Amino acid sequence: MYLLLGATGVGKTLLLRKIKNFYTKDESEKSMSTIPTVGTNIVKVSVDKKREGSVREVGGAMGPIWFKYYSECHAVMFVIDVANPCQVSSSCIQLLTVLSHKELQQKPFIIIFNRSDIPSQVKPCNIKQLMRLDDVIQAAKQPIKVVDVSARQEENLTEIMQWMITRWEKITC
Ligand SMILES: Nc1nc2c(ncn2[C@@H]2O[C@H](COP(=O)(O)OP(=O)(O)OP(=O)(O)O)[C@@H](O)[C@H]2O)c(=O)[nH]1
Ligand SMILES: [Mg+2]
Repeated sequence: MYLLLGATGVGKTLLLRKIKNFYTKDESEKSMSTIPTVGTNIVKVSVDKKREGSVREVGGAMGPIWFKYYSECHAVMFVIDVANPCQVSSSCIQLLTVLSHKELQQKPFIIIFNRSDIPSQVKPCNIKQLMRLDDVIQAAKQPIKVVDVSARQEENLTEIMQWMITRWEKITC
């Protein structure tokens, strides 16, 4: 089970939909708009053409009880909105809190900077500097991969799929 976390509106549901349809290229769901996730949302995803894994999105509004889902996950996908500089510090605190939780200290992470298609006055590299991302990664106990994507434009989703495949071997879904 992969756990998909991140603040409200960072694009988790859209990203999950795009990942689910990565190989099928099912256009019907892609154009549908999203609504804020109340509770959790579990989706079966083909990590490649032969293997499936489950992804559980937990809504950003559920932040105070994300921890309830930590024990049953094997890897964490943490999404940050790179086009929303005002949310960066709260996302960073959330990320540090999640990374330091004892149930997650041995579990691999991918940090996904989403909405990279939206022009922002603060460049993605400056967002990462603001978060002191290099220091965060160095201090973390987990292996962490970082990717910049656009769920809307379907940019760079291959990197997420590759990370999911490499983690799948160790995951019992
Ligand atoms: N431009 C752009 N918009 C995006 C992208 N990803 C998501 N969105 C939009 O951002 C809004 C929020 O996306 P959601 O996927 O519902 O966000 P969420 O993280 O699931 O939010 P919660 O379920 O409330 O925690 C929607 O209008 C999406 O269409 C992206 O890469 N680029
Ligand atoms: Mg959602």
